Amino acid sequence: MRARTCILIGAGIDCGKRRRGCSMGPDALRVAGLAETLTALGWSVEDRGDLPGPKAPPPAPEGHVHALTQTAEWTRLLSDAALNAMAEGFPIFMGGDHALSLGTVAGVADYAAATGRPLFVLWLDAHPDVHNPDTTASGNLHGTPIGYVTGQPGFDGFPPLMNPVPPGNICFIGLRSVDGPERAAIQSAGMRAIDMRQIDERGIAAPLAEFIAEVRAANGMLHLSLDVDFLDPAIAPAVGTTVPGGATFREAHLAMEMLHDSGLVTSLDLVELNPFLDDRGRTASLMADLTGSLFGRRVFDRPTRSYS
Ligand code: NNH
Ligand code: MN
Ligand code: MN
Ligand code: MN
Repeated sequence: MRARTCILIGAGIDCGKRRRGCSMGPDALRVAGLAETLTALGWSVEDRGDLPGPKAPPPAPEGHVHALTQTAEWTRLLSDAALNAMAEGFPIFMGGDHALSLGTVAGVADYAAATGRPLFVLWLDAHPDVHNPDTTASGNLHGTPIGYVTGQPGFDGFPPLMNPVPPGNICFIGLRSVDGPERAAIQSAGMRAIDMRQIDERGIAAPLAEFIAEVRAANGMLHLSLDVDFLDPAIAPAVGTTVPGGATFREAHLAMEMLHDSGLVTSLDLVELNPFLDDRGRTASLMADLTGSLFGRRVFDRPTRSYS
């Protein structure tokens, strides 16, 4: 890991879909002890509180795409916050729904471009979120961040994208709900997509190690975006879009442990946590614990594996 300071930034963005509740995500992660977990691992933690979000926009007629103006404004705020925080430490963006990542990834990409290193993105999610406003059937913009940051058209009204992430630098792991236009986009753009069948057949370590090796070979920076629905709903019920057949407790922790050992991750999104749907805080606690594994919690020390 790059720095010993992590910067917690709360962003209760809740307009990326219709079902509300992700606005409470940042506080649930705080109550689950996220900062204390990181402090105990030797990190210094700066909790910057919550971004205020855009002022209530003039009520727009509800079109096909839900809350476009508000999401575009969040994208502006979050990309600025991400660019600034990258210069100061390891930012952890506490969502909020996955529309958060339109801004965070765009801002992190601007930072990476300024340093001259390529940016890679690891997307742990049941869904690839590679729609654009023209292809989305639901009209929910939390299904579009990868479309935006790879420079797909259709994002009128959003901040112009300065540094698109090359599609070949994107890796999805955990996919099990992919829409038709998304499948077409992934295949034509050559994004790396590890679905649950591959995890069943090969385990999670082998494909993740291949991706880590590629990031290392390119001297890349790695942004990790962790959607709660990557996890199996039996262990992580607090999400609006549960999809059965997700990552197990150990698959998820192993991924975090390997990513820690890689030393390549430089920023993190924790998204889609809806505390209104949680069961006595267990999903919030699991997200905080997984972050602990990403930041170095382990059972025993062992020779560092670099996965290259
Ligand atoms: N693909 C669907 C859509 O565009 C679902 C997206 N929902 C998510 N993504 N939770 O992670 O609406
Ligand atoms: Mn998502
Ligand atoms: Mn998802
Ligand atoms: Mn869709």
